Amino acid sequence: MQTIRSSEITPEHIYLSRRKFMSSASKVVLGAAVMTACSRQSDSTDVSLDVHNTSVGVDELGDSWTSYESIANYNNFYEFSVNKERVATMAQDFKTSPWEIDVGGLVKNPGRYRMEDLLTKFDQEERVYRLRCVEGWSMVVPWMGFPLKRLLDEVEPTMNARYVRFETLYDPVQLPGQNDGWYSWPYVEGLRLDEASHDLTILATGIYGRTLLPQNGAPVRLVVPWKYGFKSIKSIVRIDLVDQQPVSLWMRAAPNEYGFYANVNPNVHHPRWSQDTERRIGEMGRRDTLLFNGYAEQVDSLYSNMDLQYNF
Ligand SMILES: Nc1nc2c(c(=O)[nH]1)N[C@H]1C(S)=C(S)[C@@H](COP(=O)(O)O)O[C@H]1N2
Ligand SMILES: [Mo]
Repeated sequence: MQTIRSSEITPEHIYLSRRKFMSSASKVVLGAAVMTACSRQSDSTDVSLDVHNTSVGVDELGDSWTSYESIANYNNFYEFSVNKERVATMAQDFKTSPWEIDVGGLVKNPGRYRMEDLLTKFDQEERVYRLRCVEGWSMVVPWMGFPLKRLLDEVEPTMNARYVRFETLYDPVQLPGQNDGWYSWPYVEGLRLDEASHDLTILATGIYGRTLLPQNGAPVRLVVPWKYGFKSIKSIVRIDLVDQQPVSLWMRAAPNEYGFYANVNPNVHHPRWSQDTERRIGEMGRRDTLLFNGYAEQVDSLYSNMDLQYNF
């Protein structure tokens, strides 16, 4: 039996910050689940297979984490392919290093952040979130990352900043889907500043304690768990604070089907299908879709005076 230290199978920056977050008492249960994944690997000579096929934890509702295998092989990333089963292969040579994000617009301290800066400046912590795609399937993903708020605090939005606009890399050579003239590239998404500053909103840099794979939006992507998956924009290179509501790629493509808010809501249906239920990847049958994807308690105050049917 070969002994593999967990420091050898986890990227060092994630390993180190996990050590840090595990010391905080509130996260002990989560940390224990991660350590289970690591210690299981040490029993096996084949490091990768073991963790890939094992679901090692549950979310706060008791739902099992989706397997690493499924998270890594069932993807929406139109820059590579519109076929979910082909994205992983198409993305395997995507160059994610070096990587920089420009943060600017209505801020006091605009800046260019190298990926290394983001990983060292901001503690990486594990966040287990449900991901609900507007198409009607869902997963439970153990992300690694940090609250977007941390970065916003660094750049200091000015008084007139009301929204945050995100942009994916534009590179039609590496991202062949960007030659498809049906969509307006690059992929753009946006949040209201208070949504972007909410503690649930993270920039994700890993999954299952490992560095993010290209197909999942490496090296850094947004995750907004109470909104449909398309809001969680991948492979980000620009973040701007702006005063006008940004127009996203999906709003441009089909404004009657995809609104700015895109909050998960079983009472507001897509014009072409119901949002009552969803298929959890790895499960049989369908389950009920929850208001705000099960995060209503945390986020409904953001929308207290809004007509969610109108602001869809
Ligand atoms: N740049 C970019 N980001 C994107 C997409 C995309 O096609 N391009 N697809 C979105 C959709 S529809 C979903 S459901 C999630 C899927 O994330 P996952 O493949 O990591 O599960 O990514 C979102 N982010
Ligand atoms: Mo999606």
